[in-house]
Amino acid sequence: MKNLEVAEIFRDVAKILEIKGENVFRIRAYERGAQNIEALTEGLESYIKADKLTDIPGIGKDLAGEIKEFSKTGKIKVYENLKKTLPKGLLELLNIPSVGPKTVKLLSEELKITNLEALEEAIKNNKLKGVFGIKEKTIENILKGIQVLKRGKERMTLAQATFVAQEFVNALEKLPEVKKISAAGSLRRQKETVRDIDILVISDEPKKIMGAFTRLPLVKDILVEGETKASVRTSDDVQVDCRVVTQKSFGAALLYFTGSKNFNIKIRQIAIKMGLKVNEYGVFREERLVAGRAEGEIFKLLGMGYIEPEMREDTGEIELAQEFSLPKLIEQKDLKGDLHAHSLWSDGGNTISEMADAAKKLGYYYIAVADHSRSLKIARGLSIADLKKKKREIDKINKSLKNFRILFGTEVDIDTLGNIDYPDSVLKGFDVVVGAIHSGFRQSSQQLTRRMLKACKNKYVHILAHPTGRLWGTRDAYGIDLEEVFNAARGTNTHLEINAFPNRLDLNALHCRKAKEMKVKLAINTDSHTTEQLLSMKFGIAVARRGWLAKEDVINTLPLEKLLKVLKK
Ligand code: DGT
Ligand code: CA
Repeated sequence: MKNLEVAEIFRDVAKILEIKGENVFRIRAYERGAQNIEALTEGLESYIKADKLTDIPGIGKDLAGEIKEFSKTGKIKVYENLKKTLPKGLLELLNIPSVGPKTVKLLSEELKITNLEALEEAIKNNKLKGVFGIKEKTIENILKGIQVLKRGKERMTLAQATFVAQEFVNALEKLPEVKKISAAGSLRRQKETVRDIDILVISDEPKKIMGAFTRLPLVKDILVEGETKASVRTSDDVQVDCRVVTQKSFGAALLYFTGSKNFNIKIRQIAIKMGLKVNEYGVFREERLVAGRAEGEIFKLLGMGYIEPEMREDTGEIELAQEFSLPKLIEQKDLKGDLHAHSLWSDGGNTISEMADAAKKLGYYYIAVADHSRSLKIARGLSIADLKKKKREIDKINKSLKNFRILFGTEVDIDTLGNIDYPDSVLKGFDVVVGAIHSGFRQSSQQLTRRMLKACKNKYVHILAHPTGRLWGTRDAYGIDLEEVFNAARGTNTHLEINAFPNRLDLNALHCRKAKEMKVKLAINTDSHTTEQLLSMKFGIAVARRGWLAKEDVINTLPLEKLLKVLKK
Protein backbone atom coordinates (compact mmCIF):
# COMPACT_ATOMS: atom_id res chain seq x y z
CA MET A 1 0.00 0.00 0.00
CA LYS A 2 1.32 3.38 -0.87
CA ASN A 3 0.73 6.50 1.19
CA LEU A 4 0.06 8.54 -1.90
CA GLU A 5 -2.58 6.16 -3.21
CA VAL A 6 -4.57 6.52 -0.01
CA ALA A 7 -4.07 10.28 0.02
CA GLU A 8 -5.35 10.50 -3.53
CA ILE A 9 -8.48 8.52 -2.68
CA PHE A 10 -9.19 10.76 0.32
CA ARG A 11 -8.81 13.80 -1.91
CA ASP A 12 -11.23 12.31 -4.42
CA VAL A 13 -13.69 11.58 -1.62
CA ALA A 14 -13.45 15.21 -0.53
CA LYS A 15 -14.10 16.38 -4.09
CA ILE A 16 -17.12 14.13 -4.53
CA LEU A 17 -18.54 15.27 -1.20
CA GLU A 18 -18.10 18.86 -2.28
CA ILE A 19 -19.89 18.25 -5.58
CA LYS A 20 -22.71 16.64 -3.64
CA GLY A 21 -22.85 19.63 -1.33
CA GLU A 22 -22.22 17.61 1.81
CA ASN A 23 -21.14 18.72 5.23
CA VAL A 24 -18.15 21.05 5.09
CA PHE A 25 -16.53 19.45 8.13
CA ARG A 26 -16.60 16.03 6.54
CA ILE A 27 -15.04 17.43 3.37
CA ARG A 28 -12.30 19.14 5.38
CA ALA A 29 -11.66 15.94 7.34
CA TYR A 30 -10.83 14.03 4.17
CA GLU A 31 -8.73 16.87 2.80
CA ARG A 32 -6.79 17.14 6.03
CA GLY A 33 -6.37 13.37 6.18
CA ALA A 34 -4.94 13.38 2.66
CA GLN A 35 -2.58 16.22 3.47
CA ASN A 36 -1.27 14.63 6.64
CA ILE A 37 -0.75 11.26 5.00
CA GLU A 38 1.30 12.96 2.30
CA ALA A 39 3.41 14.52 5.01
CA LEU A 40 4.37 11.20 6.64
CA THR A 41 7.95 10.02 6.59
CA GLU A 42 7.00 6.41 7.18
CA GLY A 43 4.76 4.03 5.29
CA LEU A 44 1.16 3.66 6.50
CA GLU A 45 1.74 -0.07 6.91
CA SER A 46 4.12 0.56 9.77
CA TYR A 47 1.44 2.66 11.51
CA ILE A 48 -1.02 -0.20 11.07
CA LYS A 49 1.45 -2.68 12.49
CA ALA A 50 2.09 -0.53 15.55
CA ASP A 51 -1.64 0.17 15.83
CA LYS A 52 -0.91 3.89 15.73
CA LEU A 53 -2.89 5.17 12.78
CA THR A 54 -4.86 7.57 14.98
CA ASP A 55 -1.59 9.16 16.12
CA ILE A 56 -1.38 10.73 12.67
CA PRO A 57 -2.81 14.24 12.90
CA GLY A 58 -6.20 14.43 11.23
CA ILE A 59 -6.72 10.66 11.19
CA GLY A 60 -9.62 9.70 13.44
CA LYS A 61 -11.35 6.40 13.90
CA ASP A 62 -13.26 6.49 10.59
CA LEU A 63 -10.32 7.33 8.37
CA ALA A 64 -8.10 4.88 10.25
CA GLY A 65 -10.66 2.16 9.52
CA GLU A 66 -10.68 3.08 5.85
CA ILE A 67 -6.89 2.96 5.67
CA LYS A 68 -6.92 -0.54 7.20
CA GLU A 69 -9.64 -1.58 4.76
CA PHE A 70 -7.51 -0.37 1.84
CA SER A 71 -4.51 -2.23 3.15
CA LYS A 72 -6.53 -5.46 3.31
CA THR A 73 -8.72 -5.23 0.22
CA GLY A 74 -7.13 -2.60 -2.03
CA LYS A 75 -10.42 -0.68 -1.95
CA ILE A 76 -12.35 1.72 0.25
CA LYS A 77 -16.10 1.07 0.22
CA VAL A 78 -17.08 4.62 1.12
CA TYR A 79 -15.22 5.80 -1.97
CA GLU A 80 -16.56 3.07 -4.25
CA ASN A 81 -20.13 3.80 -3.15
CA LEU A 82 -19.73 7.54 -3.49
CA LYS A 83 -18.47 7.14 -7.04
CA LYS A 84 -21.62 5.23 -7.90
CA THR A 85 -23.85 8.10 -6.77
CA LEU A 86 -22.51 10.43 -9.44
CA PRO A 87 -23.30 10.31 -13.16
CA LYS A 88 -20.55 8.30 -14.85
CA GLY A 89 -18.78 11.10 -16.69
CA LEU A 90 -18.87 13.65 -13.89
CA LEU A 91 -15.69 12.61 -12.10
CA GLU A 92 -13.87 12.90 -15.37
CA LEU A 93 -14.72 16.59 -15.47
CA LEU A 94 -12.61 16.96 -12.33
CA ASN A 95 -9.62 15.73 -14.28
CA ILE A 96 -9.73 18.80 -16.50
CA PRO A 97 -7.02 21.14 -15.37
CA SER A 98 -8.59 24.39 -14.09
CA VAL A 99 -11.89 22.70 -13.24
CA GLY A 100 -12.55 22.12 -9.54
CA PRO A 101 -15.48 20.61 -7.62
CA LYS A 102 -17.31 23.94 -7.42
CA THR A 103 -17.36 24.35 -11.18
CA VAL A 104 -18.36 20.73 -11.68
CA LYS A 105 -21.24 21.21 -9.26
CA LEU A 106 -22.43 24.32 -11.08
CA LEU A 107 -22.08 22.69 -14.48
CA SER A 108 -24.08 19.67 -13.51
CA GLU A 109 -26.78 21.50 -11.55
CA GLU A 110 -27.26 24.57 -13.70
CA LEU A 111 -26.49 23.28 -17.16
CA LYS A 112 -27.00 19.53 -16.67
CA ILE A 113 -23.54 18.91 -18.02
CA THR A 114 -22.24 15.60 -16.71
CA ASN A 115 -19.53 14.50 -19.11
CA LEU A 116 -16.69 15.75 -21.30
CA GLU A 117 -18.60 15.58 -24.56
CA ALA A 118 -21.51 17.61 -23.19
CA LEU A 119 -19.16 20.21 -21.78
CA GLU A 120 -17.33 20.52 -25.07
CA GLU A 121 -20.65 20.87 -26.89
CA ALA A 122 -21.82 23.55 -24.45
CA ILE A 123 -18.63 25.56 -24.90
CA LYS A 124 -18.89 25.32 -28.67
CA ASN A 125 -22.47 26.58 -28.48
CA ASN A 126 -21.40 29.48 -26.28
CA LYS A 127 -23.49 28.24 -23.37
CA LEU A 128 -20.78 28.87 -20.79
CA LYS A 129 -20.21 32.48 -21.70
CA GLY A 130 -21.38 34.81 -19.01
CA VAL A 131 -22.47 31.95 -16.76
CA PHE A 132 -21.29 32.03 -13.14
CA GLY A 133 -18.65 34.58 -13.97
CA ILE A 134 -16.49 32.09 -15.84
CA LYS A 135 -13.89 34.10 -17.71
CA GLU A 136 -13.18 33.81 -21.42
CA LYS A 137 -9.61 32.71 -20.70
CA THR A 138 -10.86 29.97 -18.37
CA ILE A 139 -13.21 28.67 -21.04
CA GLU A 140 -10.30 28.54 -23.45
CA ASN A 141 -8.26 26.58 -20.92
CA ILE A 142 -11.12 24.19 -20.23
CA LEU A 143 -11.43 23.48 -23.95
CA LYS A 144 -7.71 22.82 -24.23
CA GLY A 145 -7.90 20.54 -21.21
CA ILE A 146 -10.77 18.57 -22.77
CA GLN A 147 -8.71 17.97 -25.94
CA VAL A 148 -5.82 16.65 -23.88
CA LEU A 149 -8.10 14.35 -21.89
CA LYS A 150 -9.86 13.07 -25.01
CA ARG A 151 -6.60 12.26 -26.69
CA GLY A 152 -5.65 10.40 -23.54
CA LYS A 153 -8.80 8.29 -23.86
CA GLU A 154 -8.27 7.40 -27.52
CA ARG A 155 -4.77 6.09 -26.98
CA MET A 156 -3.31 4.40 -23.94
CA THR A 157 0.19 4.86 -22.61
CA LEU A 158 2.89 2.41 -23.60
CA ALA A 159 2.91 1.15 -20.01
CA GLN A 160 -0.83 0.36 -20.05
CA ALA A 161 -0.53 -1.36 -23.43
CA THR A 162 2.47 -3.37 -22.25
CA PHE A 163 0.54 -4.52 -19.21
CA VAL A 164 -2.60 -5.56 -21.12
CA ALA A 165 -0.61 -7.29 -23.87
CA GLN A 166 1.38 -9.20 -21.28
CA GLU A 167 -1.83 -10.54 -19.73
CA PHE A 168 -2.95 -11.86 -23.12
CA VAL A 169 0.45 -13.27 -24.00
CA ASN A 170 0.73 -15.01 -20.61
CA ALA A 171 -2.68 -16.61 -21.06
CA LEU A 172 -2.20 -17.69 -24.68
CA GLU A 173 1.36 -18.91 -24.24
CA LYS A 174 0.07 -21.73 -22.09
CA LEU A 175 -1.88 -23.31 -24.96
CA PRO A 176 -0.06 -26.31 -26.44
CA GLU A 177 -1.17 -25.23 -29.94
CA VAL A 178 0.77 -21.95 -29.68
CA LYS A 179 4.24 -22.36 -31.14
CA LYS A 180 5.27 -18.76 -30.86
CA ILE A 181 3.64 -15.50 -29.89
CA SER A 182 4.68 -11.89 -30.33
CA ALA A 183 3.25 -8.42 -30.01
CA ALA A 184 3.22 -6.43 -33.25
CA GLY A 185 1.94 -2.97 -34.25
CA SER A 186 2.76 0.23 -32.41
CA LEU A 187 3.37 -1.73 -29.21
CA ARG A 188 6.26 -3.62 -30.78
CA ARG A 189 7.55 -0.34 -32.17
CA GLN A 190 7.31 0.86 -28.54
CA LYS A 191 5.43 3.98 -29.49
CA GLU A 192 4.75 6.23 -26.53
CA THR A 193 1.01 5.70 -26.94
CA VAL A 194 -0.91 2.84 -28.46
CA ARG A 195 -4.41 2.79 -29.94
CA ASP A 196 -4.96 -0.95 -30.11
CA ILE A 197 -2.87 -4.01 -29.36
CA ASP A 198 -1.81 -6.39 -32.13
CA ILE A 199 -0.80 -9.95 -31.28
CA LEU A 200 0.61 -12.51 -33.68
CA VAL A 201 0.60 -16.26 -33.05
CA ILE A 202 2.20 -19.14 -34.93
CA SER A 203 -0.01 -22.19 -34.87
CA ASP A 204 -1.32 -24.93 -37.13
CA GLU A 205 -4.67 -24.85 -35.37
CA PRO A 206 -6.00 -21.33 -35.78
CA LYS A 207 -9.56 -22.28 -34.82
CA LYS A 208 -8.52 -23.41 -31.38
CA ILE A 209 -6.51 -20.26 -30.85
CA MET A 210 -9.42 -18.06 -31.91
CA GLY A 211 -11.73 -19.94 -29.57
CA ALA A 212 -9.37 -19.59 -26.64
CA PHE A 213 -8.55 -15.95 -27.36
CA THR A 214 -12.15 -14.78 -27.54
CA ARG A 215 -13.08 -16.69 -24.38
CA LEU A 216 -10.37 -15.32 -22.13
CA PRO A 217 -11.78 -13.87 -18.90
CA LEU A 218 -10.25 -10.49 -19.76
CA VAL A 219 -12.52 -10.20 -22.79
CA LYS A 220 -15.71 -8.17 -22.50
CA ASP A 221 -16.93 -8.03 -26.13
CA ILE A 222 -16.01 -9.89 -29.28
CA LEU A 223 -15.82 -7.39 -32.14
CA VAL A 224 -14.80 -9.75 -34.95
CA GLU A 225 -14.25 -13.50 -34.94
CA GLY A 226 -12.85 -15.04 -38.09
CA GLU A 227 -10.89 -18.19 -38.99
CA THR A 228 -7.46 -16.70 -38.36
CA LYS A 229 -8.19 -13.24 -37.01
CA ALA A 230 -10.24 -11.93 -34.12
CA SER A 231 -10.70 -8.60 -32.37
CA VAL A 232 -11.93 -8.22 -28.84
CA ARG A 233 -12.49 -5.49 -26.31
CA THR A 234 -11.37 -5.90 -22.70
CA SER A 235 -13.30 -4.77 -19.66
CA ASP A 236 -11.03 -1.69 -19.64
CA ASP A 237 -12.15 -0.89 -23.20
CA VAL A 238 -8.88 -1.82 -24.83
CA GLN A 239 -9.09 -3.34 -28.30
CA VAL A 240 -6.87 -6.36 -28.90
CA ASP A 241 -6.43 -7.97 -32.33
CA CYS A 242 -5.02 -11.47 -32.65
CA ARG A 243 -3.88 -13.11 -35.87
CA VAL A 244 -2.75 -16.67 -36.42
CA VAL A 245 -0.18 -17.43 -39.11
CA THR A 246 1.91 -20.42 -40.13
CA GLN A 247 5.58 -20.77 -39.34
CA LYS A 248 6.69 -20.11 -42.90
CA SER A 249 4.89 -16.75 -43.01
CA PHE A 250 5.71 -15.58 -39.49
CA GLY A 251 8.53 -13.19 -40.40
CA ALA A 252 6.51 -11.63 -43.20
CA ALA A 253 3.44 -11.27 -41.01
CA LEU A 254 5.47 -9.82 -38.16
CA LEU A 255 7.07 -7.33 -40.52
CA TYR A 256 3.72 -6.36 -42.02
CA PHE A 257 1.77 -6.04 -38.78
CA THR A 258 4.56 -4.28 -36.94
CA GLY A 259 4.44 -1.49 -39.49
CA SER A 260 4.45 1.36 -39.40
CA LYS A 261 2.25 1.86 -42.41
CA ASN A 262 4.69 4.32 -44.01
CA PHE A 263 7.54 1.92 -43.36
CA ASN A 264 5.61 -0.92 -45.03
CA ILE A 265 4.88 1.17 -48.07
CA LYS A 266 8.56 2.07 -48.57
CA ILE A 267 9.64 -1.55 -48.10
CA ARG A 268 7.12 -2.71 -50.68
CA GLN A 269 8.37 -0.12 -53.18
CA ILE A 270 11.96 -1.26 -52.72
CA ALA A 271 10.88 -4.87 -53.24
CA ILE A 272 9.00 -4.00 -56.42
CA LYS A 273 12.13 -2.37 -57.87
CA MET A 274 13.92 -5.66 -57.25
CA GLY A 275 11.17 -7.64 -58.97
CA LEU A 276 9.81 -8.93 -55.68
CA LYS A 277 6.44 -8.79 -54.03
CA VAL A 278 6.17 -8.42 -50.22
CA ASN A 279 2.97 -9.03 -48.33
CA GLU A 280 1.91 -10.49 -44.98
CA TYR A 281 2.40 -14.05 -46.30
CA GLY A 282 5.95 -13.74 -47.54
CA VAL A 283 8.27 -12.39 -50.21
CA PHE A 284 7.48 -13.69 -53.68
CA ARG A 285 9.37 -13.75 -56.99
CA GLU A 286 6.67 -14.28 -59.62
CA GLU A 287 4.43 -16.61 -57.57
CA ARG A 288 7.27 -18.42 -55.83
CA LEU A 289 7.80 -17.88 -52.07
CA VAL A 290 11.43 -16.85 -51.56
CA ALA A 291 11.42 -15.67 -47.93
CA GLY A 292 9.01 -15.23 -45.01
CA ARG A 293 10.00 -17.28 -41.95
CA ALA A 294 11.96 -14.59 -40.18
CA GLU A 295 12.25 -10.84 -40.52
CA GLY A 296 16.02 -11.13 -40.75
CA GLU A 297 15.96 -13.09 -43.99
CA ILE A 298 13.56 -10.60 -45.54
CA PHE A 299 15.75 -7.59 -44.75
CA LYS A 300 18.73 -9.52 -46.10
CA LEU A 301 16.96 -10.42 -49.32
CA LEU A 302 16.03 -6.76 -49.80
CA GLY A 303 19.69 -5.79 -49.45
CA MET A 304 19.58 -4.07 -46.10
CA GLY A 305 20.54 -4.51 -42.45
CA TYR A 306 18.04 -5.53 -39.76
CA ILE A 307 16.00 -2.52 -38.66
CA GLU A 308 14.93 -2.58 -35.02
CA PRO A 309 11.13 -2.26 -34.67
CA GLU A 310 11.48 1.01 -32.72
CA MET A 311 13.03 2.67 -35.77
CA ARG A 312 10.47 1.56 -38.35
CA GLU A 313 8.79 4.88 -39.16
CA ASP A 314 10.34 5.70 -42.55
CA THR A 315 12.21 8.69 -41.24
CA GLY A 316 15.59 7.84 -42.73
CA GLU A 317 16.24 4.45 -41.16
CA ILE A 318 15.59 2.49 -44.38
CA GLU A 319 18.26 4.47 -46.24
CA LEU A 320 20.73 3.88 -43.39
CA ALA A 321 19.91 0.16 -43.44
CA GLN A 322 20.67 0.06 -47.15
CA GLU A 323 24.12 1.47 -46.38
CA PHE A 324 24.45 -0.90 -43.42
CA SER A 325 25.12 2.03 -41.14
CA LEU A 326 22.30 1.88 -38.61
CA PRO A 327 23.20 2.97 -35.07
CA LYS A 328 23.49 0.27 -32.43
CA LEU A 329 20.61 1.18 -30.17
CA ILE A 330 20.92 1.40 -26.41
CA GLU A 331 19.61 -1.54 -24.37
CA GLN A 332 18.42 -1.91 -20.82
CA LYS A 333 21.54 -3.87 -19.91
CA ASP A 334 23.73 -0.89 -20.83
CA LEU A 335 22.41 1.14 -17.91
CA LYS A 336 24.55 1.36 -14.79
CA GLY A 337 22.19 3.34 -12.59
CA ASP A 338 19.27 5.69 -12.13
CA LEU A 339 19.88 9.38 -11.46
CA HIS A 340 16.45 10.52 -10.32
CA ALA A 341 14.50 8.74 -7.59
CA HIS A 342 12.68 9.77 -4.44
CA SER A 343 12.50 8.39 -0.93
CA LEU A 344 10.38 8.85 2.16
CA TRP A 345 12.44 11.97 2.85
CA SER A 346 10.15 13.78 0.40
CA ASP A 347 7.14 12.28 -1.39
CA GLY A 348 8.39 8.77 -2.06
CA GLY A 349 7.01 5.59 -0.53
CA ASN A 350 10.22 3.76 0.42
CA THR A 351 13.31 4.39 2.52
CA ILE A 352 16.65 5.24 0.93
CA SER A 353 17.91 1.84 1.90
CA GLU A 354 14.97 0.08 0.25
CA MET A 355 15.45 2.10 -2.94
CA ALA A 356 19.15 1.22 -3.00
CA ASP A 357 18.51 -2.48 -2.44
CA ALA A 358 15.96 -2.55 -5.26
CA ALA A 359 18.33 -0.71 -7.60
CA LYS A 360 21.12 -3.12 -6.75
CA LYS A 361 18.86 -6.07 -7.52
CA LEU A 362 18.28 -4.59 -10.98
CA GLY A 363 21.99 -4.82 -11.61
CA TYR A 364 22.74 -1.12 -11.11
CA TYR A 365 25.86 0.31 -9.48
CA TYR A 366 24.39 3.59 -8.31
CA ILE A 367 21.16 5.44 -7.62
CA ALA A 368 20.73 9.16 -7.01
CA VAL A 369 18.13 9.71 -4.32
CA ALA A 370 16.97 13.12 -5.50
CA ASP A 371 14.21 14.29 -3.20
CA HIS A 372 12.32 17.53 -3.67
CA SER A 373 13.68 20.88 -2.52
CA ARG A 374 12.41 23.19 0.19
CA SER A 375 9.93 25.32 -1.81
CA LEU A 376 7.93 22.37 -3.03
CA LYS A 377 5.92 22.09 0.16
CA ILE A 378 3.24 19.89 -1.36
CA ALA A 379 5.85 17.21 -2.05
CA ARG A 380 7.50 17.68 1.38
CA GLY A 381 10.59 19.38 -0.02
CA LEU A 382 13.64 19.24 2.24
CA SER A 383 14.91 22.14 4.32
CA ILE A 384 18.66 22.72 4.49
CA ALA A 385 18.65 21.23 7.99
CA ASP A 386 16.88 18.10 6.65
CA LEU A 387 19.54 17.77 3.96
CA LYS A 388 22.27 17.40 6.57
CA LYS A 389 20.37 14.58 8.25
CA LYS A 390 19.66 12.91 4.95
CA LYS A 391 23.32 13.11 3.95
CA ARG A 392 24.32 11.43 7.21
CA GLU A 393 21.86 8.61 6.55
CA ILE A 394 23.23 8.10 3.03
CA ASP A 395 26.85 8.10 4.24
CA LYS A 396 26.00 5.51 6.82
CA ILE A 397 24.23 3.17 4.38
CA ASN A 398 26.96 3.61 1.78
CA LYS A 399 29.51 2.31 4.26
CA SER A 400 27.65 -0.98 4.38
CA LEU A 401 27.29 -1.34 0.60
CA LYS A 402 29.77 -3.05 -1.68
CA ASN A 403 30.05 -2.20 -5.34
CA PHE A 404 27.12 0.16 -5.11
CA ARG A 405 26.80 3.81 -4.20
CA ILE A 406 23.84 5.91 -3.18
CA LEU A 407 24.39 9.34 -4.66
CA PHE A 408 23.29 12.31 -2.59
CA GLY A 409 20.86 14.04 -4.91
CA THR A 410 18.12 16.63 -5.11
CA GLU A 411 15.35 17.43 -7.53
CA VAL A 412 15.73 21.13 -7.02
CA ASP A 413 12.98 23.53 -7.96
CA ILE A 414 13.63 26.10 -10.69
CA ASP A 415 11.39 28.98 -9.67
CA THR A 416 9.34 31.20 -11.97
CA LEU A 417 12.33 33.48 -12.54
CA GLY A 418 14.81 30.67 -13.09
CA ASN A 419 16.33 30.85 -9.63
CA ILE A 420 17.46 27.61 -8.03
CA ASP A 421 15.82 26.67 -4.74
CA TYR A 422 19.08 26.15 -2.78
CA PRO A 423 22.08 28.49 -2.74
CA ASP A 424 25.28 27.41 -4.49
CA SER A 425 26.94 26.75 -1.14
CA VAL A 426 24.35 24.00 -0.53
CA LEU A 427 24.14 22.79 -4.14
CA LYS A 428 27.81 22.05 -4.32
CA GLY A 429 27.44 19.44 -1.59
CA PHE A 430 25.31 17.15 -3.77
CA ASP A 431 26.61 14.40 -6.00
CA VAL A 432 23.73 14.89 -8.44
CA VAL A 433 21.53 17.95 -8.88
CA VAL A 434 18.43 17.50 -11.00
CA GLY A 435 16.72 20.82 -11.79
CA ALA A 436 13.00 20.88 -12.50
CA ILE A 437 10.12 23.24 -13.14
CA HIS A 438 7.06 22.59 -10.99
CA SER A 439 5.15 25.84 -11.28
CA GLY A 440 4.30 28.67 -13.64
CA PHE A 441 3.57 26.33 -16.57
CA ARG A 442 1.43 28.97 -18.22
CA GLN A 443 4.28 31.41 -18.68
CA SER A 444 5.19 32.45 -22.21
CA SER A 445 7.60 30.35 -24.20
CA GLN A 446 10.31 32.97 -23.73
CA GLN A 447 9.87 33.07 -19.97
CA LEU A 448 9.93 29.28 -19.65
CA THR A 449 12.95 29.02 -21.92
CA ARG A 450 14.77 31.72 -19.97
CA ARG A 451 14.22 29.76 -16.75
CA MET A 452 15.78 26.67 -18.28
CA LEU A 453 18.71 28.62 -19.70
CA LYS A 454 19.39 30.18 -16.32
CA ALA A 455 19.35 26.73 -14.72
CA CYS A 456 21.87 25.50 -17.33
CA LYS A 457 24.17 28.33 -16.40
CA ASN A 458 24.20 27.31 -12.74
CA LYS A 459 27.49 25.56 -12.09
CA TYR A 460 25.87 22.87 -9.97
CA VAL A 461 22.77 21.89 -11.94
CA HIS A 462 23.69 18.66 -13.75
CA ILE A 463 20.42 17.47 -15.27
CA LEU A 464 17.17 19.13 -16.30
CA ALA A 465 14.29 16.82 -15.36
CA HIS A 466 11.16 16.23 -17.47
CA PRO A 467 12.06 19.23 -19.66
CA THR A 468 8.72 19.84 -21.41
CA GLY A 469 6.40 19.10 -18.50
CA ARG A 470 4.06 16.97 -20.59
CA LEU A 471 1.75 14.60 -18.70
CA TRP A 472 -0.07 12.24 -21.02
CA GLY A 473 -3.84 12.72 -20.79
CA THR A 474 -3.49 15.62 -18.36
CA ARG A 475 -1.19 18.32 -19.63
CA ASP A 476 0.40 19.18 -22.95
CA ALA A 477 4.07 20.01 -23.20
CA TYR A 478 4.69 23.62 -22.36
CA GLY A 479 6.11 25.74 -25.07
CA ILE A 480 9.81 25.93 -24.33
CA ASP A 481 12.25 26.45 -27.17
CA LEU A 482 14.07 23.14 -26.85
CA GLU A 483 16.62 23.99 -29.50
CA GLU A 484 17.75 26.96 -27.48
CA VAL A 485 17.86 24.84 -24.33
CA PHE A 486 19.89 22.15 -26.13
CA ASN A 487 22.35 24.82 -27.26
CA ALA A 488 22.73 26.13 -23.73
CA ALA A 489 23.00 22.59 -22.35
CA ARG A 490 25.82 21.73 -24.73
CA GLY A 491 27.62 24.98 -23.93
CA THR A 492 27.40 24.44 -20.18
CA ASN A 493 27.79 20.67 -19.98
CA THR A 494 24.26 20.26 -18.66
CA HIS A 495 22.30 17.11 -19.46
CA LEU A 496 18.65 16.65 -20.22
CA GLU A 497 16.48 13.87 -18.91
CA ILE A 498 14.35 11.27 -20.57
CA ASN A 499 11.88 10.83 -17.76
CA ALA A 500 10.69 7.22 -17.93
CA PHE A 501 7.64 7.71 -15.71
CA PRO A 502 4.86 6.11 -17.81
CA ASN A 503 2.68 9.19 -18.34
CA ARG A 504 5.63 11.53 -18.84
CA LEU A 505 8.11 10.05 -21.35
CA ASP A 506 9.65 13.49 -21.51
CA LEU A 507 11.85 14.17 -23.52
CA ASN A 508 10.14 12.24 -26.28
CA ALA A 509 11.70 10.31 -29.16
CA LEU A 510 11.82 13.25 -31.57
CA HIS A 511 13.48 15.42 -28.96
CA CYS A 512 16.06 12.67 -28.46
CA ARG A 513 16.98 12.67 -32.11
CA LYS A 514 17.36 16.43 -32.04
CA ALA A 515 19.47 16.28 -28.87
CA LYS A 516 21.75 13.69 -30.44
CA GLU A 517 22.10 15.78 -33.56
CA MET A 518 23.05 18.76 -31.36
CA LYS A 519 25.49 16.64 -29.34
CA VAL A 520 23.67 16.95 -26.04
CA LYS A 521 24.00 13.91 -23.80
CA LEU A 522 20.95 12.67 -21.97
CA ALA A 523 20.16 10.75 -18.81
CA ILE A 524 17.36 8.18 -18.65
CA ASN A 525 15.74 8.33 -15.22
CA THR A 526 12.64 6.79 -13.70
CA ASP A 527 11.69 9.52 -11.21
CA SER A 528 10.64 6.57 -9.06
CA HIS A 529 8.64 7.22 -5.93
CA THR A 530 8.59 3.53 -4.95
CA THR A 531 10.85 0.54 -5.51
CA GLU A 532 8.49 -1.00 -8.09
CA GLN A 533 8.60 2.14 -10.21
CA LEU A 534 12.29 1.55 -10.87
CA LEU A 535 11.05 -0.99 -13.42
CA SER A 536 9.69 1.85 -15.56
CA MET A 537 13.19 2.25 -16.93
CA LYS A 538 12.14 0.09 -19.87
CA PHE A 539 9.81 2.82 -21.09
CA GLY A 540 12.62 5.36 -20.99
CA ILE A 541 14.76 2.92 -22.96
CA ALA A 542 11.92 2.62 -25.47
CA VAL A 543 11.92 6.38 -25.98
CA ALA A 544 15.69 6.44 -26.34
CA ARG A 545 15.62 3.64 -28.91
CA ARG A 546 12.85 5.36 -30.86
CA GLY A 547 15.09 8.42 -30.71
CA TRP A 548 17.94 6.40 -32.26
CA LEU A 549 20.16 6.76 -29.19
CA ALA A 550 23.15 4.53 -28.62
CA LYS A 551 24.83 3.68 -25.34
CA GLU A 552 27.28 6.58 -25.79
CA ASP A 553 24.49 9.14 -25.91
CA VAL A 554 23.31 8.41 -22.37
CA ILE A 555 25.37 9.32 -19.31
CA ASN A 556 23.97 6.74 -16.91
CA THR A 557 25.51 3.98 -18.99
CA LEU A 558 28.86 5.14 -17.57
CA PRO A 559 30.53 3.44 -14.64
CA LEU A 560 30.37 5.49 -11.45
CA GLU A 561 33.81 7.15 -11.55
CA LYS A 562 33.38 8.25 -15.16
CA LEU A 563 29.88 9.45 -14.50
CA LEU A 564 31.03 11.67 -11.64
CA LYS A 565 33.69 13.16 -13.90
CA VAL A 566 31.21 13.83 -16.68
CA LEU A 567 28.87 15.57 -14.24
CA LYS A 568 31.50 18.16 -13.30
CA LYS A 569 30.70 21.47 -14.98
P1 DGT B 1 -1.94 2.20 -33.39
O1 DGT B 1 -2.71 0.95 -33.20
O2 DGT B 1 -2.71 3.34 -33.94
O3 DGT B 1 -1.23 2.60 -32.14
O4 DGT B 1 -0.76 1.94 -34.46
P2 DGT B 1 -0.41 0.62 -35.28
O5 DGT B 1 0.84 0.90 -36.01
O6 DGT B 1 -0.41 -0.57 -34.39
O7 DGT B 1 -1.56 0.53 -36.35
P3 DGT B 1 -2.69 -0.56 -36.61
O8 DGT B 1 -3.06 -1.28 -35.38
O9 DGT B 1 -3.76 0.16 -37.35
O10 DGT B 1 -2.02 -1.56 -37.64
C1 DGT B 1 -1.00 -2.47 -37.29
C2 DGT B 1 0.00 -2.55 -38.39
O11 DGT B 1 -0.59 -3.09 -39.56
C3 DGT B 1 0.55 -1.21 -38.84
O12 DGT B 1 1.59 -0.75 -38.03
C4 DGT B 1 0.98 -1.51 -40.24
C5 DGT B 1 -0.02 -2.49 -40.73
N1 DGT B 1 -1.04 -1.78 -41.51
C6 DGT B 1 -2.25 -1.39 -41.09
N2 DGT B 1 -2.92 -0.77 -42.08
C7 DGT B 1 -2.09 -0.78 -43.15
C8 DGT B 1 -2.20 -0.28 -44.50
O13 DGT B 1 -3.19 0.29 -44.90
N3 DGT B 1 -1.12 -0.47 -45.31
C9 DGT B 1 0.01 -1.11 -44.89
N4 DGT B 1 1.02 -1.25 -45.75
N5 DGT B 1 0.15 -1.57 -43.64
C10 DGT B 1 -0.88 -1.42 -42.78
CA1 CA C 1 -2.25 -1.29 -33.19
